Amino acid sequence: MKRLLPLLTGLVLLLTACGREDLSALNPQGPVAEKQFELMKLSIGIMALVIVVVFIICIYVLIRFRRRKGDKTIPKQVEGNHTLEIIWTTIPLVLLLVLAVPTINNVFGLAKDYSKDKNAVHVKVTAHQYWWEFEYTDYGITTAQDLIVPTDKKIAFELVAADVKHSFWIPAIGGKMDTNPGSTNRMFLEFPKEGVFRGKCAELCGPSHALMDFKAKAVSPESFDRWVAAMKAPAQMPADPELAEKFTSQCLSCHAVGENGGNSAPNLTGVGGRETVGGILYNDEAGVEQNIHDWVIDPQKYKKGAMMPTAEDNSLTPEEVSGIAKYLAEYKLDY
Ligand code: HEC
Ligand SMILES: [Cu+2]
Repeated sequence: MKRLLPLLTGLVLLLTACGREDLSALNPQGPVAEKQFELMKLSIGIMALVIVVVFIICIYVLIRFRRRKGDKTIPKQVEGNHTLEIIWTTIPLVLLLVLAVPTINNVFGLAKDYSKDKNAVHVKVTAHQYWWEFEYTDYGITTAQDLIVPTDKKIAFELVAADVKHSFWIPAIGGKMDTNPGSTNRMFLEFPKEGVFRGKCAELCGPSHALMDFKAKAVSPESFDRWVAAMKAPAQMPADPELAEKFTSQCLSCHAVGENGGNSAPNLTGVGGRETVGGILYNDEAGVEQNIHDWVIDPQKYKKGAMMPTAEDNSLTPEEVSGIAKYLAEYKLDY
């Protein structure tokens, strides 16, 4: 154990340093996560207090009342002692009450249903192996991977899964909640600070479960309105008609841009402006065009089990791959 200790410490440091956006529930960035964090602190605090007090008493008793040399007397018996029994029943009871009141309060407070609230933004989240679909039912728009939210409103989520069970979690903002096939869970979150927050699937769902990331991007209310308008604008297609045809036949069978195309894959409207490609290839590193290019050639290389064919299966020439990557990379929305 002694030899393992430095290794374990190193591992903990390494693992906690992983990732870019904070994936920690211990650094809350919104009221929901704050309340959840308060509960964690309260319960861990109470547990720590109990451990410390019990150990102190235990060690004190062991030393103070140990059998001394030559002492053959039987210690004073305290069974049935009323004072003692009242003390050790009341203290845990009080501690449990201190824990129960805020817990129950928050459990019901955070379960409040805003699905009928006109002031909330309603988002239907559909979890797929291994990507996230976000449908804004108030506006009739659908996006994927980047959840865009305004800072001034509550977001009322409707959570479902398209295939197996997943779980929706944005550690810095709140959660988590399962997404189940065939039934709807509801939850609300608030994003008072502008910024990009990392989200994750929190339910083992297949070989690329660990890569099932998404981003929540909180923007000002004006910026959000501009984004909605840009999403509703007519879809951009590749300028070259041959490329447009290829894109339509090979990509829009699953994907959509604007209103055109299928819905079994991420909606690609404005995909060039997303934080990542596939939730995991960061666009500020290799550049969005390079990422899309690499992804389209072989999605499985980055996400095992991703339900998208390779460029070869799509019978795309290298020029077509480059052309489509350029078109998609330049497809950005102003907001
Ligand atoms: C059989 C359906 C299917 C076809 C055909 C298909 N894709 Fe995909 N595509 C998917 C799925 C499913 C994903 C999500 C994979 C994941 O992240 O697990 C995806 C993801 C993507 C992404 C990442 C989107 C994002 O927001 O991160 C891009 C870009 C993309 N596809 C481009 C293309 C292009 C270009 C074509 C045509 C050459 C194409 N796809 C053809 C199913 C398909
Ligand atoms: Cu999942």
